[in-house]
Amino acid sequence: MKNKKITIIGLGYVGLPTALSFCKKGFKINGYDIDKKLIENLNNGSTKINENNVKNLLKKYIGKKFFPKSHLETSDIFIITVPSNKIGKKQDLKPLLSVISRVGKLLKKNNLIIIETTSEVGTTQKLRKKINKIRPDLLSKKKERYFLSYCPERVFPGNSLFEIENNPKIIGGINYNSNIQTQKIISIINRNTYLTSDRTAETIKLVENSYRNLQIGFVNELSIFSEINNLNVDEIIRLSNMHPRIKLLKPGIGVGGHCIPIDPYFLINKKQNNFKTLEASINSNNLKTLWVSKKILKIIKKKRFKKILFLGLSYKENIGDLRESPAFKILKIIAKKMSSLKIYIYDPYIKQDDIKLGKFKNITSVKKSNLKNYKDLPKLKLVNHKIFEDYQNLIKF
Ligand code: SAJ
Repeated sequence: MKNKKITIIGLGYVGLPTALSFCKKGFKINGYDIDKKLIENLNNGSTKINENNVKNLLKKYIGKKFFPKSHLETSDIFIITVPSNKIGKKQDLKPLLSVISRVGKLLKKNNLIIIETTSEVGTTQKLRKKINKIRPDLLSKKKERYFLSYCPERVFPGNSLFEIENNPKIIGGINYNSNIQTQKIISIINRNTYLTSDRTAETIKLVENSYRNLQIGFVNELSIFSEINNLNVDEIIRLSNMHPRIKLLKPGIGVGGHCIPIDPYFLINKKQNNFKTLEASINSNNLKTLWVSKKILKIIKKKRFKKILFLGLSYKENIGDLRESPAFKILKIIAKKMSSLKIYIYDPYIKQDDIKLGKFKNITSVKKSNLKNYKDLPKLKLVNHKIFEDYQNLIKF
């Protein structure tokens, strides 16, 4: 099995730890990504993923067992972990289709393709048709001579290697043999596998993240209700969760990231007039971001602040990712409403050049090296990074 050539396509927060997980098991892994800078950084042993085990394993295996490349080669197994994109509220299939076209051209008999990208139900079948169209030679008696499956990722950013190797892994093959071949490969890094169909596996992924959107939407609404009715939402949640079958999540400032705000749209289908609960929770989460923005604006006006330092910009604590970040949305709302206010933002997890401030001239991103110049400013924490826990006299909102 170790002589099998495995290529991971898309070396982000899922693809890179997946590649390193195989390396830990003694496999030589090819990596491919369209981002040439990313390939260069990986070959220099550096990654944006802020997890020590990922950083250490990259340094250990780069050039020895892990070979990131900016060109795609033939392989026995292709594992596709490119991001799912959204145009408006629908899936942008282009990234997946372009990868499948490139893989299709290189495909050989008995090759295996495993897709992990979060997708609308039915996407794997569309990709199957695409492969069959460009490679009719890989069909015999209308049966595919290659294997194809959809296996959703369940990586919780910040703990990716452990989750890849331990979370139960759903395997959705287009047929029995695809399931068996995929199970052989996935079991190298995670033996906790469950077989089903590709469409069921696609649905499961969307259900998991949509359910999380629902849970967060409810507690965000509960936090607004509690405030209006002078109740302590943390006490309500703490005591409610003592019920053996209740597990309320934590209210926040809204929902960010590449998954939870986006995936529910892949389930909502206007024609089927379905999932009204999801539309409501998406609205509740967006409402919470506006609610928090209004509260902060009120405090700034009341205290007549001319300058303010915001702590945290990432979409959630202890990681550096700006995608759909509610903190960034709040910052822009405040900057727009109070153009004379001087706003400073400090988030050590986010690289300076990743913070695109565009027209917001009254926002300045602060580097760690000159943070001391802003220590006397009123401070407000938007993201609960652990490194902020010793900060004193923060503005409460
Ligand atoms: N949030 C809250 N309250 C909570 C939990 C989260 O306000 O109690 C907020 C966070 O601050 C963040 C947003 O929700 O802004 C999303 O955070 P998250 O931790 O729920 O989501 P992700 O995107 O980091 O990871 C999720 C995970 N899915 C589930 O937990 C069901 C992960 O397992 C998935 O692999 C990932 O989405 C994904 O890639 O789909």
